Amino acid sequence: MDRTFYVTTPIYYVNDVPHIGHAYTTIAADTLARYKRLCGYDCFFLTGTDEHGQKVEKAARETGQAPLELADRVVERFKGLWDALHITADDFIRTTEARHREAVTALYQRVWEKGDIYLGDYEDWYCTPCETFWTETQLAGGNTCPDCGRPTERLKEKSYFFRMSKYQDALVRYLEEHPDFIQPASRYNEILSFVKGGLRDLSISRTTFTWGIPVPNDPDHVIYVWFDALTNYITAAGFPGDEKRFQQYWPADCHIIGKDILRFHAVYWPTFLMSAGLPIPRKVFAHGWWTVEGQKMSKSLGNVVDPNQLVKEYGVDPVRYFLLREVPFGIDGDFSRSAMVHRINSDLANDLGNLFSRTLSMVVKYFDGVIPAPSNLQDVDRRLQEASEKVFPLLAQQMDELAFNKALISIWEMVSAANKYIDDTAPWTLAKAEKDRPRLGTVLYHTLESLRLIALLLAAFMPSTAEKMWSQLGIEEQLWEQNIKENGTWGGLEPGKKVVKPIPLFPRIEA
Ligand code: ME8
Repeated sequence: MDRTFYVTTPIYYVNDVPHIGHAYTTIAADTLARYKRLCGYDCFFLTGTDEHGQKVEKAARETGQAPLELADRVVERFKGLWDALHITADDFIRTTEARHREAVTALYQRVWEKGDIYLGDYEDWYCTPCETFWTETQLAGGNTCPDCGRPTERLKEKSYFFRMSKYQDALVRYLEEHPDFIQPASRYNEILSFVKGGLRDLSISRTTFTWGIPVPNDPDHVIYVWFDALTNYITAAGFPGDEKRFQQYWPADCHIIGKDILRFHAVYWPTFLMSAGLPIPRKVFAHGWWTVEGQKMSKSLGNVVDPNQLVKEYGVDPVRYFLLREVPFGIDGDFSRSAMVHRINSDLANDLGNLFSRTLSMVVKYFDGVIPAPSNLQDVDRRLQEASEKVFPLLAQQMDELAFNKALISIWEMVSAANKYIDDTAPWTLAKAEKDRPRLGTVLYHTLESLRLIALLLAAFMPSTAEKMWSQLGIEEQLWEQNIKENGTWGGLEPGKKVVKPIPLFPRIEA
């Protein structure tokens, strides 16, 4: 294993409890990480929590806790949800950890030594909930925040500034030379024109609160929460102490984020790194936002969906499947229970679940569970084989583009092909005559082998379903030790081994 792949989620604020938006990003990153591992990469998958800043300080105060106490509690909620969703993060970073404080301080120091930080006066319109200063022209009507719509206030403070303006040309050049850096393409264009419109220096310290990492040599200031938060990606890669590890994993291959925080990742972050002389991540992918039953998800509306509840009701894999299948990654989507139930019943229970159980039942019934050997192939058999082999390179390309929904559609084309194959070959009829027994064996072998390949393709998306399929197919090798390239070719299933009586993969849900 020499090729590495480093994928991240945002680190989530601990002033809020996890909801389907957080689950979405993390499931997407987990699916990509699992897929890359199955392709033989040495994958490093990072998630974590963003624990400093005014928002967290305020939320803690309101509930009569110390900020760290609040963080300790909420972190458990995130970790618990990641377990429930079968997330395989290799590291969970908390910005209150010593390793992170060290990294932020070191990054700040480097930028300072470059001459890119100066002390100035900052005055502008400030949105406290978003912790963002806005210029007059950026404000929405009635001096409200253009992001969240809440009132802003005029605020002046001494602040350290990062000379972001100095990096405008370099960033434009970088973007033009790396048209794949920001995805989807529409977001790339948005950021490019924003940068061309002019970069202002960025205030990177605060004196109005204390919950943060102190500015080196001026402890009256704490480092701005976004400078602190973005640094997490290099902290976990070993910056500044572990040079070997840092060389190995940095730059990150993919930062997966929501569209709400693209500017921080695609403008601030690369300019900090340029100043510090560190490589820039290879890709930032901004996905869309979920509404719930047609409405914006909000605490005040009381419509925030708890993913734990969904897992309890529908099971973990159906939740993972729905979120990645329902909406193209990069586009906004709507979560509704009826859509979810529909997907489970039609795609999962009908198409895949039935295919699996009827195939295994026939093998148990006609061959005592022993996998029959194929012989005398016909065109219909070869077509099924070709259909399955075609999916692997297609999926590789779709996963490179983070086109999760297309990838699932491709897998389902294979599921349909296998269903059609059974209908066309009608094994239940072949079972009636002893002379057709070799043909019956060939047909069932072909269906079983496509199910093996489907399980391999599905593993990254629906890990426990794939594991169940794998073990019921009687395969002894570990699923997670498979290599999609090597084991994803036709004919891997061994005749003579035994399958087991099927246990339904997905119970149908009554609407
Ligand atoms: O922004 N639909 O943390 P955060 C889809 N700490 N995704 C959603 C969503 C929705 N309705 N709501 C939230 C922060 N998300 C910073 C990040 S990174 C260095 C610092 C997801 O807790 C989406 O991934 O507000 C979004 O980017 C993230 O949650 C914001 O999480």
